Amino acid sequence: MKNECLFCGIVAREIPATVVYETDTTLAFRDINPHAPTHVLVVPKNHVRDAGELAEAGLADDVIKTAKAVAVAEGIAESGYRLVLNTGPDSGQSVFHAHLHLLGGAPLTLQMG
Ligand code: IU
Repeated sequence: MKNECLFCGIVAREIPATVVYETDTTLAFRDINPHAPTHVLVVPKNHVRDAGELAEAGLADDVIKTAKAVAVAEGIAESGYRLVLNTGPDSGQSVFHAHLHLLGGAPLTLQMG
Protein backbone atom coordinates (compact mmCIF):
# COMPACT_ATOMS: atom_id res chain seq x y z
CA MET A 1 0.00 0.00 0.00
CA LYS A 2 1.33 3.42 -0.95
CA ASN A 3 -0.36 5.25 1.92
CA GLU A 4 0.45 4.32 5.51
CA CYS A 5 -2.66 6.21 6.60
CA LEU A 6 -5.96 4.37 6.08
CA PHE A 7 -8.00 7.48 5.30
CA CYS A 8 -5.29 8.86 2.97
CA GLY A 9 -5.63 5.51 1.20
CA ILE A 10 -9.40 6.01 0.89
CA VAL A 11 -8.89 9.59 -0.37
CA ALA A 12 -6.42 8.24 -2.96
CA ARG A 13 -8.94 5.53 -3.91
CA GLU A 14 -6.37 2.86 -3.05
CA ILE A 15 -8.66 1.46 -0.34
CA PRO A 16 -12.34 0.87 -1.13
CA ALA A 17 -15.03 2.88 0.63
CA THR A 18 -18.60 3.91 -0.13
CA VAL A 19 -18.10 7.55 -1.03
CA VAL A 20 -21.24 9.67 -0.71
CA TYR A 21 -19.94 13.20 -1.28
CA GLU A 22 -16.79 14.96 -2.38
CA THR A 23 -15.47 18.51 -2.60
CA ASP A 24 -12.08 19.89 -3.59
CA THR A 25 -10.89 19.60 0.00
CA THR A 26 -13.05 16.91 1.63
CA LEU A 27 -14.35 13.38 1.12
CA ALA A 28 -17.38 11.78 2.80
CA PHE A 29 -17.84 8.01 3.00
CA ARG A 30 -19.93 5.54 4.98
CA ASP A 31 -18.47 4.24 8.24
CA ILE A 32 -17.66 0.54 7.91
CA ASN A 33 -19.20 -0.12 11.36
CA PRO A 34 -22.25 2.17 11.52
CA HIS A 35 -23.66 3.28 14.88
CA ALA A 36 -26.77 4.92 13.39
CA PRO A 37 -28.88 4.50 10.24
CA THR A 38 -26.75 7.25 8.70
CA HIS A 39 -23.12 7.12 9.83
CA VAL A 40 -20.79 8.95 7.48
CA LEU A 41 -17.21 10.06 8.06
CA VAL A 42 -16.09 13.37 6.58
CA VAL A 43 -12.33 13.75 6.17
CA PRO A 44 -10.09 16.48 4.82
CA LYS A 45 -8.23 15.27 1.76
CA ASN A 46 -5.00 16.64 3.19
CA HIS A 47 -3.63 14.61 6.07
CA VAL A 48 -4.09 16.28 9.42
CA ARG A 49 -3.99 14.31 12.64
CA ASP A 50 -6.88 15.59 14.71
CA ALA A 51 -9.36 18.38 15.37
CA GLY A 52 -6.68 20.85 16.47
CA GLU A 53 -4.66 20.37 13.30
CA LEU A 54 -7.89 20.52 11.26
CA ALA A 55 -8.65 23.95 12.67
CA GLU A 56 -5.06 25.14 12.30
CA ALA A 57 -5.13 24.08 8.63
CA GLY A 58 -8.30 26.13 8.06
CA LEU A 59 -10.25 23.03 7.05
CA ALA A 60 -12.80 22.78 9.87
CA ASP A 61 -15.33 24.92 7.99
CA ASP A 62 -14.99 22.79 4.87
CA VAL A 63 -15.54 19.56 6.80
CA ILE A 64 -18.62 20.91 8.59
CA LYS A 65 -20.08 22.29 5.35
CA THR A 66 -19.62 18.88 3.73
CA ALA A 67 -21.36 17.23 6.69
CA LYS A 68 -24.29 19.62 6.22
CA ALA A 69 -24.46 18.77 2.51
CA VAL A 70 -24.43 15.05 3.30
CA ALA A 71 -27.20 15.53 5.89
CA VAL A 72 -29.31 17.30 3.26
CA ALA A 73 -28.59 14.55 0.70
CA GLU A 74 -29.48 11.84 3.24
CA GLY A 75 -32.72 13.62 4.14
CA ILE A 76 -31.81 14.10 7.81
CA ALA A 77 -31.02 17.82 7.87
CA GLU A 78 -34.43 18.68 9.32
CA SER A 79 -34.80 15.78 11.76
CA GLY A 80 -31.31 16.45 13.12
CA TYR A 81 -27.97 14.78 13.39
CA ARG A 82 -24.87 14.63 15.56
CA LEU A 83 -21.33 15.63 14.61
CA VAL A 84 -18.48 14.06 16.59
CA LEU A 85 -14.75 14.75 16.31
CA ASN A 86 -12.89 12.31 18.53
CA THR A 87 -9.52 13.80 19.34
CA GLY A 88 -6.71 11.84 20.96
CA PRO A 89 -6.52 8.46 22.67
CA ASP A 90 -8.87 9.18 25.62
CA SER A 91 -11.62 10.16 23.17
CA GLY A 92 -11.41 6.80 21.45
CA GLN A 93 -9.85 8.21 18.28
CA SER A 94 -8.51 5.14 16.52
CA VAL A 95 -7.63 6.53 13.08
CA PHE A 96 -5.21 9.45 13.28
CA HIS A 97 -6.43 11.27 10.20
CA ALA A 98 -9.01 13.77 11.40
CA HIS A 99 -12.57 12.65 10.66
CA LEU A 100 -15.94 14.10 11.55
CA HIS A 101 -18.59 11.49 12.38
CA LEU A 102 -22.05 12.40 11.04
CA LEU A 103 -24.70 10.33 12.82
CA GLY A 104 -28.44 10.47 12.30
CA GLY A 105 -31.53 8.92 10.86
CA ALA A 106 -33.01 8.01 14.26
CA PRO A 107 -33.26 9.59 17.73
CA LEU A 108 -29.81 9.30 19.31
CA THR A 109 -28.91 8.79 22.94
CA LEU A 110 -25.87 10.50 24.41
CA GLN A 111 -23.41 7.96 25.75
CA MET A 112 -20.41 9.23 27.65
CA GLY A 113 -17.46 6.89 27.51
P1 IU B 1 -12.65 6.98 15.65
O1 IU B 1 -13.30 8.32 15.97
O2 IU B 1 -11.18 7.13 15.28
O3 IU B 1 -12.88 5.96 16.71
O4 IU B 1 -13.40 6.47 14.37
C1 IU B 1 -12.84 5.68 13.40
C2 IU B 1 -13.96 5.16 12.57
O5 IU B 1 -13.42 4.65 11.36
C3 IU B 1 -14.76 4.03 13.23
O6 IU B 1 -16.11 4.42 13.38
C4 IU B 1 -14.59 2.88 12.25
O7 IU B 1 -15.75 2.08 12.14
C5 IU B 1 -14.25 3.60 10.96
N1 IU B 1 -13.54 2.81 9.98
C6 IU B 1 -14.00 2.79 8.67
O8 IU B 1 -15.00 3.40 8.33
N2 IU B 1 -13.32 2.04 7.75
C7 IU B 1 -12.21 1.33 8.09
O9 IU B 1 -11.61 0.67 7.23
C8 IU B 1 -11.77 1.38 9.46
C9 IU B 1 -12.44 2.15 10.37
I1 IU B 1 -10.11 0.30 10.12
